[in-house]
Amino acid sequence: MQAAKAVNHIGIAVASIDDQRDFYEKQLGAIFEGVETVADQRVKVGFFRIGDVRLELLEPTDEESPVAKFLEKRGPGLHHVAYTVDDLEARIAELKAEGIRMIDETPRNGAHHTRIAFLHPKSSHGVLTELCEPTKK
Ligand code: CMX
Repeated sequence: MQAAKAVNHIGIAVASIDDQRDFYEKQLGAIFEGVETVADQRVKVGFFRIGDVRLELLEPTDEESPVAKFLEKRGPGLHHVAYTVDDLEARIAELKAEGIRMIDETPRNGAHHTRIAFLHPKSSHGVLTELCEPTKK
């Protein structure tokens, strides 16, 4: 099993990126990097950088979004942790062979030039976990 290379980002569910922007920029001193819509995942993603760590604020774009469901059930807060990997297909195959339940058995397109796949939180001890392969080096 090849090790993950780094924590790629931390995903935080929010009702409104605009409403939380001041907290991350002014109170924490994070650098705002922009907003992107990931239509496939029904989310708008706001990127903030603190040192080497990227935070992704996830705002649902409609009520069918997994983030809308999360907000309804749990309220705003930590949503997932993403790890950078090489060769996403190979990592998915290895995890499946080890009995891990994948939400995505084939890669999807993620934000910020990545291909992504989620592990089910029931297979990752309650933490929704994302594998992330950058497509732009
Ligand atoms: N972290 C930890 N556990 C979570 C979770 C999360 N973010 N979201 C759901 N769960 C848990 C629930 O608490 C629930 O547990 P219990 O059965 O013990 O109550 C269980 O998972 C099932 O949750 P659910 O609310 O019934 O929701 P669904 O099964 O419909 O969906 C999940 C859950 C994780 C499969 C779905 O949210 C999903 O497919 N997520 C991956 C895609 C995603 O989150 N995209 C948004 C981000 C996109 C991006 O970063 O680009």
